[in-house]
Amino acid sequence: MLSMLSTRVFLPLTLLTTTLLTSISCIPTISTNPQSTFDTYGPVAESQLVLFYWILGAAIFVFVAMTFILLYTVYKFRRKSDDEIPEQIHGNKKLEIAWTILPCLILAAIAVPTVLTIFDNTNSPDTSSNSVTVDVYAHQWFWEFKYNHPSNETEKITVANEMHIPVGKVININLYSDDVIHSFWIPKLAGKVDLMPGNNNTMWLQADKEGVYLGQCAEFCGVAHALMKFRVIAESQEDFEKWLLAQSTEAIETIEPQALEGKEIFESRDAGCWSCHTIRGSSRSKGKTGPDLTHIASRSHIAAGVIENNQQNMTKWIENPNSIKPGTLMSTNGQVYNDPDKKLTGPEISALVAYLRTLK
Ligand code: HEC
Ligand SMILES: [Cu+2]
Repeated sequence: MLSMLSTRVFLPLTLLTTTLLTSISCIPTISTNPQSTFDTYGPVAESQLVLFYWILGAAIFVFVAMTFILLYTVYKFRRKSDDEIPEQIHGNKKLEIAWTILPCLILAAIAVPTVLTIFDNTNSPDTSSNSVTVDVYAHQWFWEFKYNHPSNETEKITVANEMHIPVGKVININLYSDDVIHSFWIPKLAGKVDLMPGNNNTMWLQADKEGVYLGQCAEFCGVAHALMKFRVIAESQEDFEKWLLAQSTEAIETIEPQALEGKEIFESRDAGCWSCHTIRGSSRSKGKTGPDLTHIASRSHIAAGVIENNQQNMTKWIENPNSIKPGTLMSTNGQVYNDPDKKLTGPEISALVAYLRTLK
């Protein structure tokens, strides 16, 4: 009898418990991942994690309870002889009411904290002048962040793919898209909230520790969706203000001959870079299709967080952006923009790179 019990009941139960325990003990391993939501650094991500554990707890409770009842029933009410018919319970009112009400209670226990968390994550706790507001614009397939100008109220400062924020402060975020639906997600800080054409969403976040947090578009938005990354740099208030001031200036004028030549090519009719990119301070480069390049040399990565920003990578990017980011809307592929039969030459690309690297 005991040996039968142990194979039929205890063995499956042991297997079940081991599976559950190993899946739970995986969690600390996942947290070493830079995009892990189990390792939070701000109040919004934390409230989302608490909610996740709450729902996971409810799910584990349902799973264990149901498995136990199922195993018990299978054992207890098994057919004991060939001519036996089990007790019929069809139409049992008490049972019907119990298994209607119980799931409702469980769902309510999940719904209440879920709805409260959604409201908390949408409504910023601080909209005073002490907080910082960033307008986030998603594009296929890069990000732009607009900040209020430190000294000019009517002007905004545009930067791309790297969002600086002061640590420990509430950051209010407005989300916009002009093409398709994207989703703004910084796993360790906050998200995911969609950016919808024609319907602007808001959210807020706060980073409790200085550092670089990885972000990622979390809504499939086309071929290069997986390569639509960004970085959030949380730094001291002082460093943030210094950064914002530096970004608010126009592009630094260069006197270096190769860089000057690069500027000419950038603004030439043939290369056409100016028609898609803005470089503040240049009278010609005012394009809006691509990222703002006014201070491109101050960014750690290019192509929406995909490759490091260094001379070699910048050269490769201008030579053939498609080889780094298939489908990218910077579709020059090294071709001279206005003439498909001509290509940018090696020295021309070097000059362009020299120019872009002066834009600190
Ligand atoms: C048809 C419009 C278009 C033209 C013309 C164009 N670009 Fe771009 N460029 C883009 C877009 C769009 C991106 C964003 C690519 C991405 O990350 O998916 C980009 C990205 C870049 C980046 C990386 C910026 C960053 O912060 O990630 C650099 C540098 C750059 N372009 C330089 C150039 C140069 C130099 C030329 C001229 C040879 C040029 N572009 C011509 C549209 C254009
Ligand atoms: Cu996307």
